[in-house]
Amino acid sequence: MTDRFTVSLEPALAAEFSALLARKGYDNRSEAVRDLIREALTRERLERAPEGDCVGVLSYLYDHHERELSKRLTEVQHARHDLSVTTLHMHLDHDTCVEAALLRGQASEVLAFGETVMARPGIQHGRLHRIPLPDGTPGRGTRSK
Ligand code: NI
Repeated sequence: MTDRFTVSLEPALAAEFSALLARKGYDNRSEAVRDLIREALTRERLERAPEGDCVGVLSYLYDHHERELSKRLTEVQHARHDLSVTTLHMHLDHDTCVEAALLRGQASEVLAFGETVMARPGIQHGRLHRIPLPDGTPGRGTRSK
């Protein structure tokens, strides 16, 4: 069952919205509006319930010649092995590594971990994307620590 509603927009806002959808490759407005609503709900939920469970994708780039950085990163990750599901490592070129860490746990802890990694000197383009898990989704405590 789908809930339908009508949205009224001023012409200028409607034109801007249409241009945005075209740039982003949306075929229809409904899908774009659904994505905007999901994004707003996700943001609000992470703010309102930071103790809830989430999955997180932490990505960053670094120079593996940077003194001690690889070792320190490994230590930081082992210290929170309970949050870590897996880490993907790509040797981008002779100097640069790209890593993507898949995390799962309490949203506030995933955020704190991501910030610790991204704040390390030498870590570049760090970004953390968190997706809150619906209530009842197996989360913490279902994986061995
Ligand atoms: Ni590498």
